[in-house]
Amino acid sequence: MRIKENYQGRKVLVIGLARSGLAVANLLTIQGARITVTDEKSKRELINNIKKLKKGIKILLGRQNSVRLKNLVSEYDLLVVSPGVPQENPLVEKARKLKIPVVSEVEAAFNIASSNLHWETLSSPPVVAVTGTNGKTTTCELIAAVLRSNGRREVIVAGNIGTPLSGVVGRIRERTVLVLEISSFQLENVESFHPYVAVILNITPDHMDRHRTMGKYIQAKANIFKKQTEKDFCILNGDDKRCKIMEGKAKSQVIFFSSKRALRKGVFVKGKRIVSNLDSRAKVPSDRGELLVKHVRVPGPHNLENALVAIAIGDIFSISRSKIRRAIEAFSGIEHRLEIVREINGRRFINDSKATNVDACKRALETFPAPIILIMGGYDKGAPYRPLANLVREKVAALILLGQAASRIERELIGSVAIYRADGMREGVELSYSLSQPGSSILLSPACSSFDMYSDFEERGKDFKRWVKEI
Ligand code: UMA
Repeated sequence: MRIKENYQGRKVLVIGLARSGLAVANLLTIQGARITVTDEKSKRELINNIKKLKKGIKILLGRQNSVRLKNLVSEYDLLVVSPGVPQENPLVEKARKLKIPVVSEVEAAFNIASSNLHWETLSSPPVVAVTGTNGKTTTCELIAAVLRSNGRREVIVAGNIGTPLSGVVGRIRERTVLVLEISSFQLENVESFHPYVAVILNITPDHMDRHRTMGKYIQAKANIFKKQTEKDFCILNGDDKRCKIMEGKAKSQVIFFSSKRALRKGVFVKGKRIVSNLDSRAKVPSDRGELLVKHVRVPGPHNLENALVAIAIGDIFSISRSKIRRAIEAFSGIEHRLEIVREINGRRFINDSKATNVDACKRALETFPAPIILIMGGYDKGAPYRPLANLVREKVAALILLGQAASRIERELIGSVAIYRADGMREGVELSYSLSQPGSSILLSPACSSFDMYSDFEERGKDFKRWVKEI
């Protein structure tokens, strides 16, 4: 039995009025809660979202109101925080002192959603949740493609991918499967969050500006399986040491995947073949058609790993091999992730704007042959850039730096490659073309977030593509 939180009549303070805050404020209002939404930004900045809020929601905006609100926190029964709100937010700190519960948007939405979800054969809500430093979005889309190939259930993809869970709760029907991309921010302040299948793709340093230590970052990621039982599944990267040690912590049935070595039990690559060998309660269908590495069309070794995860989930959900294979073969990737934009005079332009950390940039460099003209930089998140030095030396012919992180990247990569500075994306793209030669790959893979110059990585990727098309 799942316990549904009763929100009727409860006074809830929602922090943040961007996508998550807007969606959860409206969802909780439908549940009968009395909502106040607060955001440090001004009315002018938030006007579009203010217009979409349901009637009766109180709005307190701007830094001044935030400070005033601190004295009023005691009046609330619950705080719901958007992913972008850190634990050090003064309202969150005050609530903790007063022992008022603080939950994430995902937690509140999951609590409401899980009481509506039923799936006769499963013990837990039909939810697949995917976390990891890199590859979450692509993997979620691949998993959704595999689950949809069965044609039996509606699949909704939500979460960090851009659509808050709160925004899709109203669309959930009895036979819906939810595929959730879940960030470490969304895994802070969770209690009841309980996916049937949890996935941790990889863990490398990221978001150090927010979590401060690797330990805290890993702890947040581990919350994905905190509520799982032995009836659930946890899929972990068998080639990632930080993932491997999670095995002992999960109560659920652990399935490892590996693109590098054969496993006694798990999903792995053996020569040209992909082997899925889950001796588990997963009802692997009798149609055991072959899956080959060449069936995975999205480029790069990391995308092979992502496909292994989707195959494991296909097996858990008893989908036939031929359907899994067709879904994997038909999947050609997503926008802003190793996206081939255009070829001009033998130069290939690649938009990898979603590479917002060092490891993602490293994966992009591993995917394409030399010579690469690399455009990097943006808002610095505190992780070191030096781990890129060897790959940059080996593959990059010229490095073009943009944004707030440019000086720090230059200090850490000096001596590895010829470094140039660009004042904005337009200059960066023009410079990259002038430095290239036929056969070059021109790669935007920033290794930084975008917030110094853009509202998000999507806007940055679109800007890159705009200037590429102007050449
Ligand atoms: N705010 C405050 N006080 C604070 C901090 C923030 O009032 O102390 C306000 C800001 O002024 C702003 C709002 O809170 O108006 C920001 O909320 P938000 O950053 O959570 O924005 P959302 O639009 O709700 O987006 C969030 C995720 N954002 C972050 O994690 C930073 C989106 O992930 C996600 O798609 C969306 O919820 C829906 O689930 C983006 C992201 O960058 C893509 N994620 C990181 C990543 O992928 O690396 C984790």
